[in-house]
Amino acid sequence: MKTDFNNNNLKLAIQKKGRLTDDTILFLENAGLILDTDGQRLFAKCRNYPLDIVFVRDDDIPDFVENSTVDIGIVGENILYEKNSRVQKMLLLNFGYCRLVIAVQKDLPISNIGDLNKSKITTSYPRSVQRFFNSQNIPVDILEVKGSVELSPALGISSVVADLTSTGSTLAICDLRIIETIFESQAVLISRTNINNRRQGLIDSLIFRFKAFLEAQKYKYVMINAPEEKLEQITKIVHGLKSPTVTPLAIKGWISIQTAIQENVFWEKIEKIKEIGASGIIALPIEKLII
Ligand code: PRT
Ligand code: ZN
Repeated sequence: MKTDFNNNNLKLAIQKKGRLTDDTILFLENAGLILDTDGQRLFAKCRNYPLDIVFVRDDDIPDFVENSTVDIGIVGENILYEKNSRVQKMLLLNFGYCRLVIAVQKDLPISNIGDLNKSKITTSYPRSVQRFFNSQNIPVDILEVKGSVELSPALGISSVVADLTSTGSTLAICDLRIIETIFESQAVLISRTNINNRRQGLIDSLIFRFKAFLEAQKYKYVMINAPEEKLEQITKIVHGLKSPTVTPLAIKGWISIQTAIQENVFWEKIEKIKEIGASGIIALPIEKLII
């Protein structure tokens, strides 16, 4: 593969090696992009879109976007909050979920942040933590460490930490108890602010494709067999995007109803229509959905 970039192509920075890397690549592929990457994962080219990808440390992504080294980036919102980056947040991507929390040693008599007056707090997110405590008018002493924040209490550095968590298991293993959430975060597509019309057009088309995949994730495509006289009752429950498609079955008096059901109410709706008399229900994932 040729290594030189095409200057006319859009440039996207993503994390090289870390928690967001696999999910980011999967997201891009699910959105329909075909990527050719080099063995060392330094860069990738897109076969079916004028897009070049560079793999970098996640902390560098907002800076590269801000100083126009690249046009767009995919990064955790947590990094943007910490750096106070001057980039445009274009689209939340529904992966990389985590939150920045304040946790204390399990047995300490601390129940809320009001009890942290003048406490020492260890964190890798000093600016976010300082901003939070300023907003609460609580003075604290923040100590920045680059990693393994959760070990600070065991090492006798501080009994309070502010760290990212997703499952919460690392904090629990370290006998730490969460008392407050500072912010919630997920992966986000960011863009530089000063951009010409042609590149903006390319970003807009890319976002259109990303949204089609993100929307599709929210729904299941469902085919339902039902007695014809139950159509109205069933349609009230599974009305689909506009209205369901209805076709006759080979058995007289029976129909097939094809519709989309939102994932978060799927089982609730299926139970209801089954009670009414629906049967032979088939649910399929939707690949792309343009509303
Ligand atoms: O090398 P580079 O600088 O690129 O990577 P990094 O080491 O700075 O970041 P990395 O790969 O750890 O995380 C990248 C991004 O993933 C973060 O900026 C967040 O946006 C997101 N993310 C999602 C997380 C987590 N979940 C997460 N759980 N980042 C870190 N964690 C840590 C957490 O701090 C804890 O120490 O994972 C540990 C386990 O968490 P639990 O709660 O699941 O046990
Ligand atoms: Zn990092």
